Amino acid sequence: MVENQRRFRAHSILKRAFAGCVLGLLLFGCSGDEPKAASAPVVKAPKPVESPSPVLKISAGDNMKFNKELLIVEAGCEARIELTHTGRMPINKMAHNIVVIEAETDPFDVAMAAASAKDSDYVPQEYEEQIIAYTGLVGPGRTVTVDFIAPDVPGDYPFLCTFPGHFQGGMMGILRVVAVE
Ligand SMILES: [Cu+2]
Repeated sequence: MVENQRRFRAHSILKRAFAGCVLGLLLFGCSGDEPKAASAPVVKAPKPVESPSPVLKISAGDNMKFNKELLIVEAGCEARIELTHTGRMPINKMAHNIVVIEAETDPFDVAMAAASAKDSDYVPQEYEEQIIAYTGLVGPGRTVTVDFIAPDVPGDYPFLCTFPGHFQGGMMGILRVVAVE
């Protein structure tokens, strides 16, 4: 399948790409260069307000909203998402997570499947191939992180919170992958 081929290719060049990224970071310290326009955005996103960064900090509280709708990372680079729960409601009522999915995957479908995936912390196993990165559930006052390798294909990759009802309430955004200089 084309998808599998693409993923395989992505994996096969990860090592080389990652080495380039590390070198880039050492030389340029992930400087505040203007992010390049991503190719073929599939989901409308707000104007970039940040530069690409290997450490992506985002938070959400009891208002069931991410504080950022756009995260930017360089293609093929090692990256980390840090998700902080700034609210007070208990984790069984207001947990959050962040699930980054393939550009062509519909976040609505993932959210629907997640609703019946309580045993896997609302990360639907049937979408394993379409999920690029995900965190565990986070409760009030806590931070969860996930390390991952950014896709090597620039573009807009949706992310969402898959705790039941939260995507429907607007907990979603875009991970924008931009080409490395
Ligand atoms: Cu949430």
